[in-house]
Formats: sequence, C-alpha cells, structure tokens
Amino acid sequence: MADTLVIIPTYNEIDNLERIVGRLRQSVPEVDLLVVDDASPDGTGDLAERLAAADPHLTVLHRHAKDGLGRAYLAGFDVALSGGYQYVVEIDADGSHDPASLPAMLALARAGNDLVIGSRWVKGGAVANWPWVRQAISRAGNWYARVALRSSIRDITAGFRVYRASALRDLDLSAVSSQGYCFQVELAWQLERTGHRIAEHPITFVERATGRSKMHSGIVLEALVRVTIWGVTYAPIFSWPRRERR
Ligand SMILES: Nc1nc2c(ncn2[C@@H]2O[C@H](COP(=O)(O)OP(=O)(O)O)[C@@H](O)[C@H]2O)c(=O)[nH]1
Ligand SMILES: [Mg+2]
Repeated sequence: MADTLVIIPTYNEIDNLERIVGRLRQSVPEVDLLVVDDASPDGTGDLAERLAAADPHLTVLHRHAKDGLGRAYLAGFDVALSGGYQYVVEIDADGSHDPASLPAMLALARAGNDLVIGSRWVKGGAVANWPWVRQAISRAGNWYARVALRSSIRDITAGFRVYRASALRDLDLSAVSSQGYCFQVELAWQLERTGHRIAEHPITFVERATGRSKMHSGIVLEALVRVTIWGVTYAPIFSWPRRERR
C-alpha cells in the first residue's frame, strides 16, 4: 500500500481536474489520490468518478454542499488517518501547485520534518500571473500572521503542503474551527507552537488558467479576525523579538 495520500479539494474544477491528476501521476506515480468534491454544480464529482474508475489508486469523497476548504481537508484527513497513511499532501486542483515539486517536498518530510510547506515567500520562491491585489493580500497577510502570532513561517497561508500523519494526530483536529483558507494558518501555527519541525521549500505558484477562484472577502476577513484573536490570546501581540524556530 502507498504510504502517501494526496488530497485534492475541488469545487467547480471540471476543466482542471483531469490535468492535475495526470501531472500527479507523472511526478509521484506511487501515491494514492483522494478527490474531495463539494457537490460541484459543474459536474466535477462525476468526472472524478470516471477518473477513479480508470485508476484503482484514486478515490472520491463526495460532500453534500460547498462547505469551505478547511472542512473539505478535515474530511480528507479523516480518510488519510483512518487509512494508515504516513504522509498527507494538500494540493490545489487548479494547476497552481506543480506536482514536480512533490518528490523534493516528500523527501524533506521523510528526513524528519512534520510539515513541509511549498513556499512562495522564501528565497527561490515566486508567483506567476497573480494579479497585484492577490499578491498584496498574500504578502500583507503573511506579514501580519508572522507578527501577530510570532511565527517564523514565511508562507503560512500556502496551500501546497506535506504533513507527517503523526503530526496531524498530535493535533486536536476536532477543535480546528477555521472554515476557509485560514485553516492553513491555523494548522501550521498549531504545529509550530507545539514544537513540531517545519520546513519551507521554494515553489513558483502559477495562477490558474481556467476556472474561477473561490477566494472572496469573507475568507480574508475570517483570517484577519481569527489571527488577531489568536495573537491576543496566545501570543502577546506585537511583542518582540520573535521566538526562534528550532
Ligand atoms: N471541496 C472544496 N474545495 C474548495 C472549496 N473552496 C476552494 N476549493 C478548492 O481549493 C483549491 C484552491 O481554491 P482557489 O479558488 O483556486 O483559491 P485561490 O488559488 O486562492 O484563488 C481549488 O482546488 C478549489 O477547487 C470548498 O469550499 N470545497
Ligand atoms: Mg487557485
């Protein structure tokens, strides 16, 4: 059995899903794949079933309605942990994350890191075709999270990751409350502040060529409010110097 499960969350990704599955199969042929679809009206769930029929190492989890990225991943983590996988990968369906980076990221996890982040904001990382507004939100959001949470992570909102399953087991996933992309911040920060090993591997994030982003202002607001509350509650906000990551 494969020791790695790659989770691909989808909402209206009918023009992207087959391509990302093909690219994953080229770069990491040995892994299992799980598509978590939130009843996409465009038929992505049916396409996922057709792909699963042709690939015994691809399964599909259908959820009843669009319920946010965080909850989709939590459902995927349940499958990964109950299935006994040792490594759990998060990757977007829209082609923004290049599966060719995965062998290096998995090697970093196998070398002992609990979380490996495909990072845009470390040396060697980059973004391509991203509108300046999105870049500004990402840079400002990461800066704010670093200061408010006293985090050392450069790209704490990134959605391309490898988790060691044992690290996910260390967390109380039932207490994870973020619904949108703030979920990524919550998990990385929980692992950082409980002394887990975190590595950032530089990637180039390429904005999707087809389909639409599900990002909206409510998602940004959720992250802003939650990070501020966590910062005030758990890390003396704006205090300095930051704790060094071990
Ligand atoms: N299952 C599920 N997937 C989602 C949801 N929201 C976003 N996604 C998926 O999460 C990934 C990233 O979303 P995207 O809209 O590209 O975000 P952006 O890259 O930040 O603009 C894509 O694979 C989406 O299909 C959701 O509510 N449920
Ligand atoms: Mg995207």
